[in-house]
Amino acid sequence: GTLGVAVIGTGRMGADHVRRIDQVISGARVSAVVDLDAERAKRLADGIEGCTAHTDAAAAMAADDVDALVIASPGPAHEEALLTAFAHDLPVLCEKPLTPDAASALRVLEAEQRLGRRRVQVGFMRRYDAEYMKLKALLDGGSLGRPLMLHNRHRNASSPPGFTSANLINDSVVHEMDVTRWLLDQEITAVTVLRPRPSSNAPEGLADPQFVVFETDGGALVDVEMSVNTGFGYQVKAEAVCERGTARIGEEQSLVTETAGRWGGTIVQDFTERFADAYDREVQAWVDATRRGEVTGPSVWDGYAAAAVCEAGVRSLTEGVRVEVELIERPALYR
Ligand code: ISE
Repeated sequence: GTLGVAVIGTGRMGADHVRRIDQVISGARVSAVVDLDAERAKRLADGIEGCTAHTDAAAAMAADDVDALVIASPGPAHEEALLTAFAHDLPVLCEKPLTPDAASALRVLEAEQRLGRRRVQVGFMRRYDAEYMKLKALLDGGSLGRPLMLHNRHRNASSPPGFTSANLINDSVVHEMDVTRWLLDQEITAVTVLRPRPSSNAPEGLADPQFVVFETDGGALVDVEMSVNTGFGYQVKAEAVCERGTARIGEEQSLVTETAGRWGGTIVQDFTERFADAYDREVQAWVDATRRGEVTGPSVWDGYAAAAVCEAGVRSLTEGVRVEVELIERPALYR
């Protein structure tokens, strides 16, 4: 039957997932929404047939019409919600970050292993983006030879109030950490964060842009230009440089106009637009797998590895040195 989903967190991301489950994808319905802001949760629930508003996640998880969870609350709240979900044996789609640091991610990793099976898909949605999937298939096919370097440009039009220099790493570059591990099928072994003189577009004190370099255990070099106050739009581009050729995505040539001696196109303004299809595909894949009693896609191991790289990245940002990444042995459940 239809999967009853409780969405925890009704901020920008949570509300977008509520809309997506209620109106876009098939096989699931929003049977509960949870937010500490009771008013906001109620407003959202009132617009959805048979949906109940809660302020307490555990109460929502105990409800008879909740079969699965989407966790879209702020990162620091994820650990408790995940451990409670395990206690209710509920399958979870957990938005990135799994948790903000390696120690808390490890606690979730150990708790899921105690269940003896995966329960969590982590919200690294770029793996479901059509262009990234094509790039992954091309690199896996081997026709270009071994990837030597990966150049990434990740640009936000403007940073939200209170966005810190560490958020550029934990909230934004975290996507390139997962993309690097997934595209190359390698682990990141060291992080170096370099900081040019900040843009005058950036709020006072924000280290924006940042230039981040990853080294991998397969000997590749990956760089990320991370900007969060471009002022002109949202762009995510990647170019793989391999032994026998290159491949690049994110060029946004969807519509090019030529008129009156000029040519041009448009640039999207935020990630919900650039990755709308990726989010739809990610949530549909999660609902389909959950209804089959399976868990697929990015795992708690991927969430832990990204958390460890984030921690190293923030240390490199603050101490101005290259920082090596220490990971535990990859458990059998995630091989
Ligand atoms: C946001 O949380 C995302 O996940 C977006 O994909 C990223 O581009 C943005 O910088 C983050 O703040």
